[in-house]
Amino acid sequence: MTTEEKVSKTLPELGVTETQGVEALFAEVRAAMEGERAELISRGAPASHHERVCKALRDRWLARKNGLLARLDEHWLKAAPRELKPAVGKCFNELRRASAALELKELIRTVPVLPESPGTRPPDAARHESLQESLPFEIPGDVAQDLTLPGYRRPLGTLHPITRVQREIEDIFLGLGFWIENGPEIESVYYNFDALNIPESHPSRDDWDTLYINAQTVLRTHTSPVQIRAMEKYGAPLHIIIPGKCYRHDNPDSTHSPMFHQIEGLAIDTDITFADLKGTLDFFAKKFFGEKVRTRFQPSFFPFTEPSGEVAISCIFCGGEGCRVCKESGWIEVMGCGMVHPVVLRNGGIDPDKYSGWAFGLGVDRFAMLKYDINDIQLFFQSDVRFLEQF
Ligand code: FA5
Repeated sequence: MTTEEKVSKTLPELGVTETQGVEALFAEVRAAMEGERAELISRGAPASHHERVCKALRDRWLARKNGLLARLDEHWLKAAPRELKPAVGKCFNELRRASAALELKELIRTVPVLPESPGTRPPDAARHESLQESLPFEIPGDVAQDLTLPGYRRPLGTLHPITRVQREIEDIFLGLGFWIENGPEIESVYYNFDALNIPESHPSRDDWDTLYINAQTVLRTHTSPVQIRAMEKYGAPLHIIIPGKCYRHDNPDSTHSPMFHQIEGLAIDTDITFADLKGTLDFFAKKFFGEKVRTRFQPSFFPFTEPSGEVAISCIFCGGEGCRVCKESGWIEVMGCGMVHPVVLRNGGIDPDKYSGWAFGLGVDRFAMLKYDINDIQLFFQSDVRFLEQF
């Protein structure tokens, strides 16, 4: 006989005629009550159902109208034969005291809250069923089974414009047979400077330009150190691009950020010439900015390339006529490049008499600014949804 069935009958109906029987019966009910509470505490309840589950157990036992104790009061105590009344009254009081542990506040405090599994939010019929199966008492199904309630929507984000542009550039080079290589953002002075033929006296090594972690470790100032790491790892031939974050002691303004993104390109093979570099970068610029774009290569200097160049594209806003963005010049400088210096090849374990190579480095954030006509780099890093949701 279930507890419900027992509390619906009177003591004579249950065949209880003496004190001992009364005590045994109350002990049984108390064990059931404490067992249900202990069971719930051992299982816990998911956050979204927690209060409802606790309330269900509380109501089952303590509800004024139809709770088990109310029914017990009605059928056992009030209807008890005269001679059993004192014993039933005593047992009932003890049971009442013990039932304080089932008060809602107490249950909410003691029943562990289980985390929700991601993506599943009640109310939902299946979930209610599985929750119900795991409980020793019934939870009211009205709310849980209301399938007409709207579901919970999690708004989907979009790719950050920097990620978008980075992937677009990666795709172009992947199509040319390059692969993607990565390297650490916390880098040794050796890879960031020494191995790249950057002399001790070079201003970029200065505290004003470089963020040092200690004398031998920096936050990498460019993606070029991965050139050496890749040469050491794979040897030649090598055709890679290296996207990633870089850090410089630059004050934030509309075109500078202390953290920004670069993509490095590196091609090493036999008989690689400056013409390969020009052809590849011109093809890339046309793919990225549009077929009408022209490229211009001007001499420049980087310690790790010889000769070195600065690449400019014809202004994508005025078509080269001259405007505010290109400062009336018709050209916009977009990246540095050059033939890999023989010292750098040697530092990477590659024989410069056998192999030659070219490299370039571009700022992804600046490419994104050009692509989307954004005049302040800071907008990328302020997490302003009004800005980001436009992409
Ligand atoms: C370099 O960093 C070289 N390593 C590039 C290179 C690689 C040249 C291989 C030759 C061969 P530079 O310091 O010019 O070069 O930086 C490259 C690009 O990074 C710049 O054109 C710019 O777009 C971007 N950049 C540099 N500093 C910042 C900054 N503080 N905020 C945003 N973008 C920056």
